[in-house]
Amino acid sequence: MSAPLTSGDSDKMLTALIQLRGALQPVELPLDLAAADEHRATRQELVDQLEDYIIPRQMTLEAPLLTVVGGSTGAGKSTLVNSLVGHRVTAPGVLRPTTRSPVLVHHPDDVGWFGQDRLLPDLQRVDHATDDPDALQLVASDALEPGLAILDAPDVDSVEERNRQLAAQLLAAADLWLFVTSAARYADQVPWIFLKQAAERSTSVAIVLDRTPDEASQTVATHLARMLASRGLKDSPLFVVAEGKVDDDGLLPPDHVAEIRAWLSSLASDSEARSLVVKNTLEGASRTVGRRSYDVADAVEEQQRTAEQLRTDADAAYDRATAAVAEASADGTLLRGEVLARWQEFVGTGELLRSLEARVGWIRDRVVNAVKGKPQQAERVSTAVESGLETLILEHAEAAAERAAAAWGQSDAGRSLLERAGEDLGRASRDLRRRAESAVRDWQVDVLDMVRNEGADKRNTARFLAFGVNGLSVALMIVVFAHTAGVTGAEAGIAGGSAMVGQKLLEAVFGDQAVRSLAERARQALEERVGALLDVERARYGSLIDGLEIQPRAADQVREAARRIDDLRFAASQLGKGPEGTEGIQ
Ligand SMILES: Nc1nc2c(ncn2[C@@H]2O[C@H](COP(=O)(O)OP(=O)(O)OP(=O)(O)O)[C@@H](O)[C@H]2O)c(=O)[nH]1
Ligand SMILES: [Mg+2]
Repeated sequence: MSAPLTSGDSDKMLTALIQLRGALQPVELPLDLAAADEHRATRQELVDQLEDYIIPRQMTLEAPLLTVVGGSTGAGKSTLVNSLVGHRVTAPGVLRPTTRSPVLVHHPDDVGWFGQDRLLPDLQRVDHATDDPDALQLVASDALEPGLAILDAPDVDSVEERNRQLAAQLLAAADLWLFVTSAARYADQVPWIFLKQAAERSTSVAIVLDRTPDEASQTVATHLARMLASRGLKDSPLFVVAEGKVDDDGLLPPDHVAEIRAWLSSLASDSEARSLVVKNTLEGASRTVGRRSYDVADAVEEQQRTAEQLRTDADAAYDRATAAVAEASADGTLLRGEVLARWQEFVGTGELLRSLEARVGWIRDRVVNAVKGKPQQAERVSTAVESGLETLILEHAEAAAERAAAAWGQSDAGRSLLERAGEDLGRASRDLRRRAESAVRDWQVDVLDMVRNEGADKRNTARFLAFGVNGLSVALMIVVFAHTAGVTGAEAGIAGGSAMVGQKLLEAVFGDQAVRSLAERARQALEERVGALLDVERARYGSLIDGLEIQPRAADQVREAARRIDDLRFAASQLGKGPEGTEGIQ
């Protein structure tokens, strides 16, 4: 058993508990992973338990002992509370379930301890009987000693979900459970789920075997005691209340509850015994909350990992598309069909291409002659380039969307994110064609500007004038499209040959060096424009992940706070034993 916490330790513990609440509070588990529902519920339970019980209790260790009377419907909880108090403070009833709103009975002097700011903050305090499950009726009664309060709770196994939920919340806020079962119902499953939890958390529990017929008393009590022992509750007091006739007020004869009454009174008057009960429950609750917080931290991390994986999957699809467009717009792929035909119309074919091996000066002259005065042809090349590039971009954007959606579609988390998107992410955006059009046009303007700037001091030369800015620009585009295709040598082929013509044409005006740099810049400008375009497509996936608002530090913060609680508990347990002590920290 650990030593009582000093007030300094207790402040540290309080700080750690508040930190844990602060770390758990904002945790969201937005992705639909397999156990996400369960982990979300755990997080909520932990926050509730910290707020409803652990933090307020740690703040006011001297507050009265709160005994919560819980158990199955009709077990006789309300009747027991009334009988213990000696008058009717809470309504018993024949209709199941009867109690829907909790009733807390306390000594008049203790009223200050049970304000909404101290305990169960989300239950509205009222001073009259009500069925409102969001209310807590406070009843002051001289019949109870100061230092001990009794709360009549709804049934734990209710047909009403709100009742079950409220019962669980109230029991989680108790210093002591007075768990009522009956001779007829004590083997039921639900109460044992609660009792198992109490055993795991070291919550202080007393059991009341209610409505026990005299003849069954011995056997049932023995059996129940054995069940309790085998479920880790052998130290819990067991009270047997004989089946008796209730009076007109619904009270049992006083002698039926005398034993429980005496036990509670002795607790109320013995502050040491009382604080031991509180300490047991509080420590058990802190330990359990700390331990279960690690599960929440793990769940947060799993969410982070999954989110990153989804992001990586989408990125991979779009990286591939971006690379594919860059490759296809430099390896000669575009120098086919319409683009090639229009280009050949512009610079001529046949003889010119066949003569590529001939003297450079001669080729230049031939090219000059070929393109002289053909501005419309240059325009047509430009239009063909536009639609060729657009088709290329759209094709790869569609493929990327399809791949990314297929990757996400493989997991529940990814699938449900896709459903949240509000559009079919497996297709390219609807406005992509329009955006691609304008991006390609913008690139063509980039190229025009480059040519114009590069030719600033050559604008009046015969060659510059002959090709015109437009002619030189389309030539530059053609050179870009053949960038990695290999434009020299006999293996060049038609596309390579065509690009070769463009290259020569540009060289005739700007010189080799300048052409190389122009081509590189034009290629880069195209990659940037395409990259930006596909980034908008990719962002449809990325923004879904961003929208989850998974906090990267959340898991660590929860773990740090939980570890701090462990450390403080461990330090307290070390204080309570000799130097060679081997006692655990339970
Ligand atoms: N004869 C007899 N009747 C009892 C005893 N305890 C409870 N009752 C009756 O059993 C019914 C249910 O009792 P309650 O005290 O309302 O039971 P409860 O556990 O509070 O039920 P819920 O509020 O629905 O969870 C009432 O009609 C009581 O009068 C008892 O020991 N003897
Ligand atoms: Mg009741």
